[in-house]
Amino acid sequence: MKKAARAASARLDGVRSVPMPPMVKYLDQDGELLEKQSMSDELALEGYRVMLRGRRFDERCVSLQRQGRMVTLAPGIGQEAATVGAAMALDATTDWFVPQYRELAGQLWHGYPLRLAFLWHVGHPIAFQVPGDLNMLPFQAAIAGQLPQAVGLAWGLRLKRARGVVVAVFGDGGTSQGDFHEAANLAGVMKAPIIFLCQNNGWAISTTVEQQTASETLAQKAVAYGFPGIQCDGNDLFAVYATVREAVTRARNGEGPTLVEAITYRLGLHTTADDPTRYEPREMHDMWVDRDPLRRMQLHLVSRGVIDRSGLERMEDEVKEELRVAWDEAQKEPAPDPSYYFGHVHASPSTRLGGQLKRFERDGPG
Ligand SMILES: Cc1ncc(C[n+]2csc(CCOP(=O)(O)OP(=O)(O)O)c2C)c(N)n1
Repeated sequence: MKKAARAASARLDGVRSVPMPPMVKYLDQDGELLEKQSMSDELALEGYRVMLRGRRFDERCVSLQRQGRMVTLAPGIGQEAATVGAAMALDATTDWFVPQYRELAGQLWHGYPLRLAFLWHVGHPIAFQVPGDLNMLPFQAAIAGQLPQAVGLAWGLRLKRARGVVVAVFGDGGTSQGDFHEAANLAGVMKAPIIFLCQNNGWAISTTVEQQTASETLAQKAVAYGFPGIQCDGNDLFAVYATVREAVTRARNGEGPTLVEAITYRLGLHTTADDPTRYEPREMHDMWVDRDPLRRMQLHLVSRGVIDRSGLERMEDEVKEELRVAWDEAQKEPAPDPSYYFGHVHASPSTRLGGQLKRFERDGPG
């Protein structure tokens, strides 16, 4: 090969591999610490409790959906450490949590009430509004649609010289959306205090990450926008917490955004309308069951003597009772006026929507 051609080919080879910091990881699969971490045992136990609450909530909702008592939902089963770890790194009084739709466990840590979570999943409009004292945006079904808004929010905080930062959560599939790239570009230019938390759960419905992008990692996409990207073990509460905490410190110090790629796995359904057995290799699922973030944390807490078997059983009972109470309260909520669903779509209703409302008023929901 000629010298110039060799140089060009070396340059092109270089493009393939972006130098990245090593993946952050503290806990091994059996709950053993690989290195010292900074979270206290008490906080770790609270983190575990909220992860458990999220897990049991999702299981309960899938069961209610199967009974026809809930609409479609996207469970976060298997991804609890990624969202709770990130939320734990925030100060809920000043910082914002911006979800997609699979982040309930993290939202619970940030203060979202279980009762409203249930009401959301039955489609009650009272849950469409985030309570005024909560620094949170509502669920977002349009993939990555929340990211430009989250950057606007973060940029606004910076302009106001407020202390707050924003964590915006999305999936691996979200990185293929224009909204992700526009948001990342603007955040980099404006040094917006935002942490892009990409939950790489291996799948965008049935599309694998390898089918989604030719990038070696999703974290490296940050490099193009002029800010750091880093991978962490998304099934390790300590790793997510430490990584996001560092990114929060950077953001608060005016150093701008960070992209955190939390490597995790969706152990449940994409949504209740999905059947993963049609595309997911069984062995892959089983391999990730062994990496379950709850199991790992439980093993760790028990081996450190933070909690014992009977304490874990008590916690299960308490969580079960909290869910029962919240579901009961949710069911007591008076049924909404159906016209509400029509009133908030357009400033003035389109002819089609107006016709639907008239039909609805005449014939009822059937
Ligand atoms: C803008 C947009 N395009 C397509 C869809 C349909 N859709 C719903 S979920 C999904 C996959 C999303 O995958 P990912 O971003 O990895 O998040 P995950 O569901 O795995 O948490 C798609 C394509 C959508 N909701 N919004």
